[in-house]
Amino acid sequence: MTYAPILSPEVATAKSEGHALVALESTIITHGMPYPQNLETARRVEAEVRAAGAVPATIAVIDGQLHAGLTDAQLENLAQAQGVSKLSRADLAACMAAGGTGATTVAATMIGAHLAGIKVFATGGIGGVHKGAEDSFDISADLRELSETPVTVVAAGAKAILDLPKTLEVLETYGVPVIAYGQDVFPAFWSAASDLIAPLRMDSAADIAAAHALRAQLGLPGGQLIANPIPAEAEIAKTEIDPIIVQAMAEAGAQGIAGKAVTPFLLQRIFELTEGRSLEANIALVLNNARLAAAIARELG
Ligand code: PSU
Ligand code: MN
Repeated sequence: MTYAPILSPEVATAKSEGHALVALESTIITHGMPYPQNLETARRVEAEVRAAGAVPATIAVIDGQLHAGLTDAQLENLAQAQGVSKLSRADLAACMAAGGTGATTVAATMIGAHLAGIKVFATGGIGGVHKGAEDSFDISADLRELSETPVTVVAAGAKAILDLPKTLEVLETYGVPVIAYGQDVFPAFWSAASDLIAPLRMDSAADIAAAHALRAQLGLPGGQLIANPIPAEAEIAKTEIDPIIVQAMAEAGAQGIAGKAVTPFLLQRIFELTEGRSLEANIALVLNNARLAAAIARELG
């Protein structure tokens, strides 16, 4: 029998009343931002989804159970907990079997959202093909998940810790629609623009929702990646962020950081090296993604 995630009271009510739902990931809380800004951001993102007329469902594993929707106390515990596992597709069942607690990446959040019947998910940035992947083979499981699990993921593109052209190539190979929202170019997380043209462009939540529904009707598995540019007032200049990314990547190399530790290490170092500047931008773009995801979820009905 298929596993049914534990729903928070708010999510259970929303589901029974047919309200729009937006899934949110938890790795951004445990491995993406420092405490207490991670908790504050998680609460603000949930509030933004509600203000936009949908109900937030943060996905996480707590004591061996997969949850869709956390109470404020559960959110607070997760934000402060030490040594929480980072769960992707490969780790999810093993963590649950051991009765563990873990935060879900984009890949595992898509799995949890789908099991809970949620079609739209908002986050900051997705994992992708890392720079130097031709040697390390480091390609996030997020990309394959997008090709398998029917959830539309709203992100602000991808960080320059990744090789963006290779990331787009892998997504194309997997048949994942990459849709820039409201512009032609693919956004690059801190910047609204990159020098890459996005494969697809859409200008309304209604079109994105229609494409999501049509993929299912056409029998195409998998979801969609919506690349929503960071609001102009929150952008960080490339000249400011690029040297910091280079430094963080050099440190990761020198310290022999590998596997699933790479992304959290780089995110942590970038936050430290920008002294909170990157965090402000990150919060602004996640809130912006939450608003668009809520609009898409409402269109999906
Ligand atoms: N990129 C970001 N912020 C994040 C992540 C990636 O800009 O918080 C997190 C997400 O949870 C994503 C995961 O799913 O890192 C990817 O990890 P990996 O590269 O190990 O697959
Ligand atoms: Mn990886």
